[in-house]
Amino acid sequence: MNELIQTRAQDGWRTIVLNRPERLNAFTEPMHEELAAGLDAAEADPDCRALLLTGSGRGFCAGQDLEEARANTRPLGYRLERHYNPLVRRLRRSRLPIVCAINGVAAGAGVSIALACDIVLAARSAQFIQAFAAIGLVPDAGGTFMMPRLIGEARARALALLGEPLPAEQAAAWGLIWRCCDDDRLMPEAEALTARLASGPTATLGLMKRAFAASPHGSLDSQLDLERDLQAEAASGADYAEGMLAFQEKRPPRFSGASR
Ligand code: T3D
Repeated sequence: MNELIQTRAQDGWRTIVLNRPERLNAFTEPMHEELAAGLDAAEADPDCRALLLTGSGRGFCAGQDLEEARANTRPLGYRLERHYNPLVRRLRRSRLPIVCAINGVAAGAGVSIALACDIVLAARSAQFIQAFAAIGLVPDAGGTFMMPRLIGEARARALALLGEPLPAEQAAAWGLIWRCCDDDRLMPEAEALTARLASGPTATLGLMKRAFAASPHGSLDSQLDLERDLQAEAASGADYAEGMLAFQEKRPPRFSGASR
């Protein structure tokens, strides 16, 4: 079977691979549905404590499949409402830490999906392209929210209006992504990072995601209140007790990832 999304289960974590390499992993509706099912399965698996998202072939994701878009009779906002927006929301709200390994070009909504993940690593040869202007569209799937917050409005505006490719090294230097590495080191490094996160205090990492998600909307006061509440929740979990004990005993912690 030619799967549009491939899922591999590792020890405590899963890799999800966008798999339409002949179209640079551009999204179609069936691919969105397979990805949603893969994410559902990972979220529901209590043994899964981290995710790694990447693409097959020479691209990460070229955004929306333009052939499907051209052939489609639905209003343009339909796929955003039905697929992209829920995908971005769920990546952001997932209980799991999500690493994104950008193995090649990311364009259009492919960039937004990557930026919705928690930690983005890119191969040195990869590029990020706000491809929208070239086809007469505006950035979507959260691009106009995430880009200015990560790299500042001046850079975000120029990238969107001009549609110029941003090389991975520059993306890392600007703070769009965590870092870039040599192409042949991308998957080993991304896998090691995901495995490391999978042995972390999973429920607490989920609480951290909640704090960061709230940050752009709140004031210092509201964020201080939220941190207080999340900290109380974290401290009621077994991983806090284990972390404190491990510190006392001068050994690495053995986190269960559970919330209680
Ligand atoms: O619902 C809605 O429609 C709204 C949602 C919008 C969300 C969006 O993401 S809009 C933006 C859509 N994406 C793009 O506009 C990017 C289009 N692609 C490109 O500009 C270039 O392909 C790249 C800059 C990404 C890479 O260039 P290059 O030279 O490395 O590769 P290529 O030769 O252009 O592409 C390789 C193949 O993939 C090629 O097919 P071929 O000629 O070998 O048969 C190309 O047509 C295909 N491909 C690339 N991107 C897409 C695509 N096919 C369909 N849709 C694509 N997005």
